[in-house]
Amino acid sequence: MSETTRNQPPVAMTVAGSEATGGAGALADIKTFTSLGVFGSLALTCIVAFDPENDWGHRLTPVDQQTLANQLQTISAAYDLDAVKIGMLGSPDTIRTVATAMKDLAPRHLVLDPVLICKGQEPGAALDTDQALKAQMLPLATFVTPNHFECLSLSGMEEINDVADLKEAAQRIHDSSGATVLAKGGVRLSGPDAVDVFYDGSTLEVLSEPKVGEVPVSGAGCSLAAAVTAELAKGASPLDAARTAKSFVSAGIRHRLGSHLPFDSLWQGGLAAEA
Ligand code: PXL
Repeated sequence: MSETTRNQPPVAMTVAGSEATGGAGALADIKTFTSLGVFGSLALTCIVAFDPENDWGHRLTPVDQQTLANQLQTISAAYDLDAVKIGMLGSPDTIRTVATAMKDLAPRHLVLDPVLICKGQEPGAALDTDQALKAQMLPLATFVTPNHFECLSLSGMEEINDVADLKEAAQRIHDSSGATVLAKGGVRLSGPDAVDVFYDGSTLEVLSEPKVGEVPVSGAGCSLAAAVTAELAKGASPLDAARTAKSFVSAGIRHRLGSHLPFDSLWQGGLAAEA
C-alpha cells in the first residue's frame, strides 16, 4: 500500500446503462457516489440516447456480453468492493451475464434497482426481462428499491393505491426475496408527501418527504439506489442508508435541472447546496 492509499474512500461499483444526458443511469450513479464520498467504478450494460426528433423516445444499444463480462472481471480483480449497485440491465442475456458474475463475487451489499422500463417506454416490452430479473437477480440482492410499477410486478399485487398497500408490497417482496426492501411510492400515491416504505423482515418504517411537484424527475430512482449503495459502502445500517438516500434525493429534486427534455433531471449537488 502506498502513502496515497491511506484513508482511502470506500469503493463501489455500479452495473448500469449510460443515459447520455446524464439525468439517469450510470452518470447519475457515479455523481451520487462522488457526492457522498464514495469512489465509483462502472460496468456499462447499454447506451441510451433519447431521440429529439421522435418525441425523445428511447434508442437503446446493448453492450455485447463479452465486453460487459470483461468490465465485471476487471473491476472485481482491481478492488475489494464495499458495495455493488445494479441498475438497468435491459435484456435477459445481460441479466444472465451479471448474475453469473455476482454469484462469483458475492458482494456484502448488492443493491438492486429493478429497472423494468424507463419513462416513456411501453410496459409490455419488459415481460421477458421482468421474469429473468425475478428469477436470477432478485435472489442475489441484499437490498432492492422497486418503484410503484416494479412493486406491482414483483409483489404480484393488482393495485397499490395507498401506504397500506405499499407496506404490503414491501413485505411480500421481502418474503419472496429475503432482501431489505425500500418500496417507492413517489408521486404515484396521492397526498402531499412522497412516501417510501422500508422493510427488512423486522423493521417496517414509512419514510416521507414533502412532494416537489407531481411530475416524476429523471434520475430520482437511480440516485436513490446509488445513495443507498454509497451509504452501505460507508458502513451505515440499511435503515440509516435509506433515510440518508431519501434526504439526498429530495434535495436533488428541489434543485433539479430544467432542459429541452420533456422532464427535469435530479441534481446530485442539491444536498450540498442546502448545507
Ligand atoms: O431511470 C431509469 C433509467 C436507468 N438507466 C438508464 C436509463 C433510464 C431511463 O431513462 O436510460 C440507462
